[in-house]
Amino acid sequence: MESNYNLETRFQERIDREEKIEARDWMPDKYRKTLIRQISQHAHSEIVGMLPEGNWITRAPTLRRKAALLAKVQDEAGHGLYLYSAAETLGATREQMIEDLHTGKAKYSSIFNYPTLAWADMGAIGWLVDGAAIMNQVMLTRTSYGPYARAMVRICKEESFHQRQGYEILLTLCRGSEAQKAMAQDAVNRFWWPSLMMFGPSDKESTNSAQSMKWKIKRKSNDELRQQFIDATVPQAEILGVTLPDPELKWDEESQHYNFGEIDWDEFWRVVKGHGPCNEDRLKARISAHEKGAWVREAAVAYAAKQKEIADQKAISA
Ligand code: BYC
Repeated sequence: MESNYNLETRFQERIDREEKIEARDWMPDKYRKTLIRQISQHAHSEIVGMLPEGNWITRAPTLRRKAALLAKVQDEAGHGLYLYSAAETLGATREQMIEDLHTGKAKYSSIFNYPTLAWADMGAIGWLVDGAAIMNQVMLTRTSYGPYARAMVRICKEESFHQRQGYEILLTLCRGSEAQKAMAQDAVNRFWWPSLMMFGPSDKESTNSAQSMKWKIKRKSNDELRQQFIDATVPQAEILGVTLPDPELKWDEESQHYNFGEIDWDEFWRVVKGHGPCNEDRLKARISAHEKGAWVREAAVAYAAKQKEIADQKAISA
């Protein structure tokens, strides 16, 4: 039998040759664990991410907006499903992943612990939150684990609709009345910094990055992606005519990037550790939805058993 050392060396060589790793391939335990951690947390983010927007479906200002928001939230459930399925290919069970979310053991994106106070927040979430998500997820379409990379391709296509949907909401508000402009500006003020936090801690504080970069699970660092997001977003804010709540935000000719102010990392860790404005509400809502949905799961299992019984009887009598 091949030694672990050899297996790991050959595994790294495959990664370096840009070969995709597939579910049945040998992989180091830590690679499997890192992927289960990241993919399941990503899935949880999609599912919890439905809550702040779901809050506005019944209050969307027009039928067109309602239909678009409903479709977006439904897409997020789909993203959760692809991602849970990708994590299952690594041996994680759905029950365990859900249990880890409900008990607070597994994380989900910090951004979804902020409240959605006004309709303009749907615009700010689409533009900034989906915009930040896309920046990170385009990189993940090239991640080294095949099932995750393939799930990300479809997710990214849908996310780009989401982002445009949000931008168009803000554009409409920014061309509207003074009150509408003020509502858009307030939403942008509240979502700007939390969106920058979505990329995770700074590279020097990022405990998982070095190994994840070596395994090409991640291909760009947290700070690189954050900078890329800021550079892409500032000109879009100018088109909208909104300001971004950072007095230090300034184009730097020399680096050809925007300089920006210090992120409040205390706030970030507070939210990640469960003490953000909505952490408690989000988990309560998830647990309640899971409990209320038990009959659907039971009915699906009973239906599958019945279908199998019919198929078995047909096979016997054939
Ligand atoms: N929030 O070593 P690091 C969406 C944790 S949803 C909470 O840099 P890593 C959408 C991190 O998990 C978008 N926790 O970690 C849905 C780690 O703790 P653990 C979600 C965070 O994994 C609905 C610790 O901090 N996207 O698209 O190398 C509506 C140290 O960090 C956060 C994904 O999940 C955070 N923001 O890098 C609209 C993408 N940041 O796990 C939109 C997939 C860090 O060691 N995930 N932590 O206990 C990733 O790409 C990476 O996991 C991250 C972090 C870049 C997020």
